[in-house]
Amino acid sequence: MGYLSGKTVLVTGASSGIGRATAIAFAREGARVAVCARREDRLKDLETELTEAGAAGVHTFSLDVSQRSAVEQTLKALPEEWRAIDVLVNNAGLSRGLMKVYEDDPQNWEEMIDTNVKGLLYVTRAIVPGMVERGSGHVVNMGSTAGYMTYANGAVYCATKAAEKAISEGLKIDLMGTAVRVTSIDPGMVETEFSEIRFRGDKERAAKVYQNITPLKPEDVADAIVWAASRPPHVNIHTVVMTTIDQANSVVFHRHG
Ligand code: 8X3
Repeated sequence: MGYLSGKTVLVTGASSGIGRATAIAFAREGARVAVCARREDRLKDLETELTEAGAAGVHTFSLDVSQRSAVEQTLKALPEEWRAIDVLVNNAGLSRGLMKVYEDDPQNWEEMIDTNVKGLLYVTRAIVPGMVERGSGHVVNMGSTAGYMTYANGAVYCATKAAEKAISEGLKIDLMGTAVRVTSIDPGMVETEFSEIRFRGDKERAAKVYQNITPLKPEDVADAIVWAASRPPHVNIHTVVMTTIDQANSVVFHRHG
């Protein structure tokens, strides 16, 4: 039996992309997997997939992490057997627009900051005290290469990922003296619905982002998350920065052909 077998994992933003792949990867390790997302209908298929993949238990629920009182109430009201979370994957996040900051719609900033920064904080605030009390736990936050280097027209998205980096570092410091681990997983370009959501459904524009590039797949990132979470309890992986072979940093890509 592996390290993650029977452990209880909570993945936010699990209805697609990295979150979904991560939930499946933990299920394959025999973990008990709780998944939430705004789109609960999309979690129903996932529930079956997780069971088939080998999850020791599955719990799905709807949650918009940007809504503070919903986060507090929903996580407090989790069924008794799902309250002791061993691994929290703060994956929920999004990008909106690619525009000059002085021309952008503030609604875009609010959505990104409310989900990527405040949402991560709300869920962390609700789950980590239990980890501290139980003397074990692991918080895995979804960062990005965007948190290391700002790219054109992405000031606010990059700012949210720089905030994630600072929050992960700060949380690790705050948890010193406890056995709770903190990891930031920081991928570059990953082929998910990320760009389609950024461009509000413009599939053609989204496809261009990945044109002639072999991007990372959600499963590649899920692999790294499961690897970090399955180290022996005294090992804290702080960050994993990962890109496709075709990406050097936020702005340098190799496009084939
Ligand atoms: C996603 C990476 O470079 O597409 O966080 O913004 S990037």
